[in-house]
Amino acid sequence: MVQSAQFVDECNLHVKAGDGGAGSVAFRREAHVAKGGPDGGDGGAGGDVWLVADHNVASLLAFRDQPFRRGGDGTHGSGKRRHGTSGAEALVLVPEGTVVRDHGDGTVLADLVRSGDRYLAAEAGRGGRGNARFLSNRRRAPAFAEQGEEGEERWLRLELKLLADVALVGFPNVGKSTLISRISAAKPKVADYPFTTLEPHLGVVRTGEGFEYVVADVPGLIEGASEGRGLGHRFLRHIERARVLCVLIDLSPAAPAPPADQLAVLTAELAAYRPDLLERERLVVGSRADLVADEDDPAAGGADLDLRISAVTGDGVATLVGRLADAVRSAREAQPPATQFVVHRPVREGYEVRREGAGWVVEGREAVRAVALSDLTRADALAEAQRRLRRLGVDRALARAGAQPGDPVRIGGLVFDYAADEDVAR
Ligand SMILES: Nc1nc2c(ncn2[C@@H]2O[C@H](COP(=O)(O)OP(=O)(O)OP(=O)(O)O)[C@@H](O)[C@H]2O)c(=O)[nH]1
Ligand SMILES: [Mg+2]
Repeated sequence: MVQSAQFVDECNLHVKAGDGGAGSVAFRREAHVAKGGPDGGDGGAGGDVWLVADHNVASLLAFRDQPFRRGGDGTHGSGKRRHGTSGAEALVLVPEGTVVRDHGDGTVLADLVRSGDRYLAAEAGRGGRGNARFLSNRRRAPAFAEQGEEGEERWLRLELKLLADVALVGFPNVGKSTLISRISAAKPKVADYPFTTLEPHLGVVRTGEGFEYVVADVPGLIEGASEGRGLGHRFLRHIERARVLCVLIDLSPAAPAPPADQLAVLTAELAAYRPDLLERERLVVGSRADLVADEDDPAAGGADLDLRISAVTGDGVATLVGRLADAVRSAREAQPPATQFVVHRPVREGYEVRREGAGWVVEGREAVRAVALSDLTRADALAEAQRRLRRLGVDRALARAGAQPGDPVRIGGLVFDYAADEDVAR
């Protein structure tokens, strides 16, 4: 697969949010008192990982060699009720038009369209509470604290789909790059051989009245592009978001196929990739018209052209800029600009009881949190964990699922034997 040095439009990204710091177990030191009150502070929360669209980022290049991004960890709490510090949030800048997918099943999780659009890619772990928080009338000297929660981590697949109003579509060498460099500030390489342009380029066109639109110069398409021939299929995705297609047909005698055939091939490739591309506003433009001796030259015939241009002499270019502006204007009215799309993650609260071998496992953030205490070998910590599980209704859920007294139950790092409700120590 061709990947140029500058432009990368697909990549994998691993995100890991920061872990929360642990709560502290500490006791005040007082003169003549062996153990003062509990004063262990809370752990700091970890830092989230956000993906943020930014117009200064042009491609996914930054992730090709370094696909890992992580939020900072929270630090542990300490004595004298000192809380840990929170981990730094990681803001990962991606180009506008980045589609975020689940790496495993390919589900689209977010489409970050405009600068500033953001997606919470990995949620940080919260900090554990220190033992100072567990002081109560019944419990004068709690000697346990909560552990920090682990930050979420996962693999994502990023895909860039450029945002342009107009896509230039045509065979290699028809003059796409010459045209975009004439009508905008974009300066892709121009040369007299096919596949000069190996990556898409965007250019902003401004008309006399100050109307602006974005044009994409997309690498040339050839027959079979939609099945992977040439470079075409890799770049067809950059045509997807264009509101208007400007199809360039080479009128020069040196063209690899007569105009009507070029048009037929291009139309078929677009349709094979995505049939609805043919429903877009489309302008069919004869290119390199200065190389045709006479407008009635049979070489130019056969294709139904909207207009002819020469990007070298400039003939017809101003007209084309105006026609494209009209088409963009009406397409923008018909089709409002794309907006951010983000799948709001299901709340990770709650829990689920599942059979595991001869026993049971309870999964879910709330249940795991309930038992994430620093030292479950201690009676007071274990009693606290049991109280929390009861409050969550885990005992009842296990009973409903059919758990029998004596069945092993695993929750996070804790394994215990299930006891029917009346047996549970209160
Ligand atoms: N005579 C003439 N030559 C042109 C015109 N437009 C482009 N050319 C020439 O045609 C050749 C190809 O032009 P490019 O702009 O590189 O074509 P392209 O469509 O971007 O080609 P790829 O990037 O390879 O797909 C260059 O030698 C240009 O100078 C034109 O209107 N008239
Ligand atoms: Mg080119």
